[in-house]
Amino acid sequence: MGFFSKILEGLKKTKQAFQNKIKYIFTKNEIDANFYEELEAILLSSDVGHTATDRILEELKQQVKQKKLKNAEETKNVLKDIMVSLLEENELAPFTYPCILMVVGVNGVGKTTTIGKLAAQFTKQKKNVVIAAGDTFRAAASEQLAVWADRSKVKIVKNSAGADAGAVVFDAIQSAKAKQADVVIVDTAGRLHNKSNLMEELKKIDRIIQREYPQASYHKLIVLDATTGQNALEQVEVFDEAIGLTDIVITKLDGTAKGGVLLSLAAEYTLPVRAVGVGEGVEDLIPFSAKDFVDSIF
Ligand SMILES: Nc1nc2c(ncn2[C@@H]2O[C@H](COP(=O)(O)OP(=O)(O)OP(=O)(O)O)[C@@H](O)[C@H]2O)c(=O)[nH]1
Ligand SMILES: [Mg+2]
Repeated sequence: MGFFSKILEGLKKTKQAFQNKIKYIFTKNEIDANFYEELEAILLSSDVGHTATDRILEELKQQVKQKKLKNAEETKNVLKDIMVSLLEENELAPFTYPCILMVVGVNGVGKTTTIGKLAAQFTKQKKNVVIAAGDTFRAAASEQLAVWADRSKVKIVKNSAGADAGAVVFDAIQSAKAKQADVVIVDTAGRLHNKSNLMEELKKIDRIIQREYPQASYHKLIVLDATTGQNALEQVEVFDEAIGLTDIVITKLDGTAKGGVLLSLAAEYTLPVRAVGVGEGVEDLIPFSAKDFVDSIF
């Protein structure tokens, strides 16, 4: 299955909900105040959020004027283009090697699964990968990660008795340097953003990476569960403040109608979306394309 059919399938619920609401407004004859009010209500109820909704409406009004549009039907493609531009605003830096990826987020969002999928993608591109099992809190965490590592035949560096997450990351970096690995991926324990000792631990890992591996390009990915909708914004806020994020991964798009949250994130933050998760399988992480995303929900 190609990326487009995958995202189309993954966004089925978002599409159903969004299309049901929006399709009739394109059948209206006039583009009047009422049209804009209804569009606003639809966007807000689709998790697009206030900031993005305001921006989209403002831009649409401007373009309707400029292009002298008269029929609501004519606004559909303009609206789609505005959404694509908004989603493309935060440009994604391609991976350069060696690189190190630290993967963070609250509990259960899909960090470990995403790491497994990423490891498989890098391996497919013939990159040499080392995974650091930095989740030293949950007993089964490193076994879960080891299953993924095994599947892609990549090296995993685990906790030796009593070692903390920082020590595991330190060891993984030494190992990566010794074998000239291309990619290090660091798993971290899920943490609620209000637990300050856990946030301190993340800062410590961050310092170790910067100190021990300055030659690697460094990405800090926050994994967000799409089903949490607008709560994702607060998570970005807190993790960004602690460690300075670089990329977003949105998981579980397949299980929710809240895909609109991507527009909300794009308007609120300067962080690009690197990939989206559309299922539990190893193939179910796809590179984010703004155009495919927008084409999939209309
Ligand atoms: N449907 C769906 N399920 C997903 C996706 N990504 C992850 N999951 C599932 O979400 C659950 C939690 O995934 P994990 O990868 O363990 O999440 P985590 O963030 O590492 O969890 P903690 O380490 O406990 O914080 C698992 O059942 C995954 O299979 C996705 O894109 N779609
Ligand atoms: Mg995990």
